[in-house]
Amino acid sequence: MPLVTMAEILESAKSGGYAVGAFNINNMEFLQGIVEAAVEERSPVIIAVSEGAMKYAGVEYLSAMVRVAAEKADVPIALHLDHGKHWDKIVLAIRNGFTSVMIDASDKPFDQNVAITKKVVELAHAVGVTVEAELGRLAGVEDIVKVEEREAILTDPQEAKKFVELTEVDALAVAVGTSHGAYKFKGEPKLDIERIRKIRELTDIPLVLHGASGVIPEILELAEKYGAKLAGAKGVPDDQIAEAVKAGICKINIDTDLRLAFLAAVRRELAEKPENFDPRKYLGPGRELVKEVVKRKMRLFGSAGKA
Ligand code: PGH
Ligand code: CA
Ligand code: ZN
Repeated sequence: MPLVTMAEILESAKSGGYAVGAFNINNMEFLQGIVEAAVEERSPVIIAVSEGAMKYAGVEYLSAMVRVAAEKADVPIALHLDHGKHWDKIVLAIRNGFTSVMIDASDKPFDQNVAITKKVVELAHAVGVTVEAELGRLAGVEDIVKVEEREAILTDPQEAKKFVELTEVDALAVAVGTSHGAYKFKGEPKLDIERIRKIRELTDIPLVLHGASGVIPEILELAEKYGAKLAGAKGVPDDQIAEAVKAGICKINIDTDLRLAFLAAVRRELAEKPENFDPRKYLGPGRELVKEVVKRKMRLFGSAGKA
């Protein structure tokens, strides 16, 4: 089917009490792994392309591939710009058929974040494109020692309410203790679930959890067995993700877990078959393990069976 908007996918998620994964891609293998998982799990899915991915692969290549994947699949798929920071990249994404964009002005003061987000909402809504914005800065809850510091970094529920009213944004990324990458927590992994609940009550729009990878222990072990150096890697445990979904998270961003899965499978293939030089024989297993991880996420988020 043709690409759908992210708003459409997230409205169903919000009313159904589940979350939909937004999975980052930079190439064909990740895209195919993700879409195959969505079709097999009967799950809606969001394909996320960052400004860095656009730079690496070219926005035309990526958007064309995602369009083809959606046409061939019989589950709802949205194409989303992840962490858009530049006006020209947001326009470029929309011109290339993205059905959703994120404007990330979360590093700016509140008023500037509102002004920048509003401008993007005006443009995107004029052409039926969904907008996600971000309020707060990502950091591990247990790693922030001082209470004042913690309040300054994590999303304030009252501010979120004001932000949503002023910007009319469709989805809001919140800071509740997660962070990007493979090294999320120095101490114990901990999300501020109560904060999610409060923001949900006050805003009533789909909330987004960034930096949500689990750094899955079996995958980490496999990558390390074949030589990866990832000491200290730590992610968000599955039970805390499930709690976050119950509290009101409707979209969950996953990049690191797919990178680790791909890496582990490719390393294994290269190590076990040193005589092989056919790229299909090591990229294919990478795609397969990406697919397995995505399927696992879809069941955890509750989106499996919802398409
Ligand atoms: C993410 C991905 N992308 O926008 O938030 O986070 O690094 O935890 O996969 P991870
Ligand atoms: Ca940000
Ligand atoms: Zn993110």
